[in-house]
Amino acid sequence: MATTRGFLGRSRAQRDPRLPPGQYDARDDWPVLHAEATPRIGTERWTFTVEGLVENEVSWTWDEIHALPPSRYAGAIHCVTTWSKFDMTFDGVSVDTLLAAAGPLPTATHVMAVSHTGYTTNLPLEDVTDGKAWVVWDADGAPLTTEHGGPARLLVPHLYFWKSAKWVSGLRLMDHDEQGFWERNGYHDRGDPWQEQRYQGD
Ligand SMILES: Nc1nc2c(c(=O)[nH]1)N[C@H]1C(S)=C(S)[C@@H](COP(=O)(O)O)O[C@H]1N2
Ligand SMILES: [Mo]
Repeated sequence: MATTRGFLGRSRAQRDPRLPPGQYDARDDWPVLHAEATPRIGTERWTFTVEGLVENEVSWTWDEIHALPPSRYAGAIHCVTTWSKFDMTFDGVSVDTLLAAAGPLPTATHVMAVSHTGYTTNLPLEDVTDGKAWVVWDADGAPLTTEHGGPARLLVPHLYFWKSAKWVSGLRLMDHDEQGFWERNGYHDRGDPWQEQRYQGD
């Protein structure tokens, strides 16, 4: 029916093609979401460690991680609670740089991202390599606020935002998948927003 097709055509044209299915554009709003109490982690005691199935376990202090080659992500983030944000910039270091220093063993297939608070989230190793993941300390040109995970958080922007562990303390490389905090509580093991992998079974 011509009228129906015209209506659908118009609504499709208005929908931002960068918006995954079931998401809306939060625009100026950046919601704060986390399960635990907001921790205060001073940069003088902040560390980041790559451990597990690696040739060398490596830890960086705040100053040491800032001495690594900088890397920026510019683009969108997508929360499973249906908000997305476009044109964000995050500055930090690529997870590739961190993994290269530790040397993942050939048996490593997955990582568990761990926070200073005990929060965990699991990821296939290939979702944090080849320029897809960062440890970041600046958002839109300003230091990441404590509520958004400062002093530093993981950023895995091609997956739902619960994979981007706030107050991140490290990555543990594993030879199997293991569920993290939200995954045990019903969220999907991978969380691809373009496939709407919101919950276990999606
Ligand atoms: N440590 C920690 N990191 C976390 C979470 C959490 O509960 N604890 N929640 C995740 C979820 S569900 C989302 S949507 C984002 C929210 O990040 P924001 O508060 O900066 O928007 O953080 C993710 N990282
Ligand atoms: Mo979330």
